[in-house]
Amino acid sequence: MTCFEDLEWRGLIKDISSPEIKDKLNNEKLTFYIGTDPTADSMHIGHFSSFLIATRLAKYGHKPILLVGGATGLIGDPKPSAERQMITKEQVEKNVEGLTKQAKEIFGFEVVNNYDWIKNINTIDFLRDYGKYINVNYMLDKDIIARRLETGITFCEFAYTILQGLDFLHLYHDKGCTLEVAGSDQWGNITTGIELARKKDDIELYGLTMPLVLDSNGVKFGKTEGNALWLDKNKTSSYELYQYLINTDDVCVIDYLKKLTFLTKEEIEDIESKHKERPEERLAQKALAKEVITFLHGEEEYEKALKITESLFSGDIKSFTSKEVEDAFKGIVPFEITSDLNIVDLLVESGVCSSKREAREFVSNSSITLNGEKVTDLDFVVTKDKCIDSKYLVVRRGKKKYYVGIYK
Ligand code: 629
Repeated sequence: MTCFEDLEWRGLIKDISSPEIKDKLNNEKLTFYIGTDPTADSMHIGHFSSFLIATRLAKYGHKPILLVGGATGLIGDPKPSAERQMITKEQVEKNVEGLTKQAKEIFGFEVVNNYDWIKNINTIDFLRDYGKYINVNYMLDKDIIARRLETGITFCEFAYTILQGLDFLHLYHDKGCTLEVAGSDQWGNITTGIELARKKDDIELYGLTMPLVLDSNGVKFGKTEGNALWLDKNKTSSYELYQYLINTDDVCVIDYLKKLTFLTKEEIEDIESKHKERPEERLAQKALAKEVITFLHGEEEYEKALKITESLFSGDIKSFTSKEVEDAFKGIVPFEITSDLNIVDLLVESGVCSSKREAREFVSNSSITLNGEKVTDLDFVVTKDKCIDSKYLVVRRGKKKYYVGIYK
């Protein structure tokens, strides 16, 4: 399969600025870039779905440059809905630092910061060298800007597209970059760069966009109840990521395998046919979780996420560390244990049971496990040294109901 056929097969092509791109991707070695703005100190999984194109094209011999928008982040790419809240310069600087480190760690390619060249352009030069080449009518025609005319758009955000355009031209002159790649929402900004290069320097630059990855409800990939899934494993643990991916809808999972993994066409088709035969085994979801987490966090983290998942499923959490307890039960507010307590008293005080009578019944029925061990002795006493790392007590009532105690 050629590079372009591969991208097409994976559904990674939305718009291309010229049909020549096909030949260029197949027969030349291009330097290309993809950018992100420092709106947070970590990328989320939505960014990953776009940025993966860097690794994908690199496998075909093209050279990626990752751009962090230290300058553009101070301005704010207009959203279709409303003006953005400005972020402080200090915050942007911190975010740039986080993103640069992360991009290097995960993808391992060169990372540049557009603050390095934009900070030196003064107002007069900006207007003469760039503003002069971009017609306002042309800008007003751009989808995102047009959509903002009703609600209003400040000059600050209106000018954003020129900054992204001049980045492209800068990277052409500085690094021979001829292609900008992004999610489809960036089409307007990419074409500003192409227009600027044509008009100012009579150069042909190229753009390629990918469809935004959506779930079965048309919601952007990685957004669950408004929460982003971060690539920083301290913000979103491998286990949380595993849970998200393993719950992928059957309708989207093959599409995700194509877009988010490097499994080959043959491998994916094989998974697809097995998955269709026995969807309940969730083979496709398991493959997706394995590939994505291994790429992002490494094999060890993937094994950890798998272990937590399997242990919770079987109820065997004896070997959990305190970190694994924290990952596994992040959503549960722990109850506090302030002194050694008899099991029946503990079950009542923690709210696991509503009365001593109920507590005794659960214990006698073998329905209570503490840190993965069944407790049937009504005189059992919970002490600090029985807690995981002298800290956590995981109580399971019945088959599935979990509570977490923290020994203070
Ligand atoms: C200067 C800034 C450039 C080139 C790009 C940029 C950032 C760009 C942007 N991108 C989105 C972001 O930062 O706002 N103006 O969140 C985001 N992008 C990845 C995909 C995207 C896009 O980083 O393109 O479509 C989402 O996945 O929204 O010279």
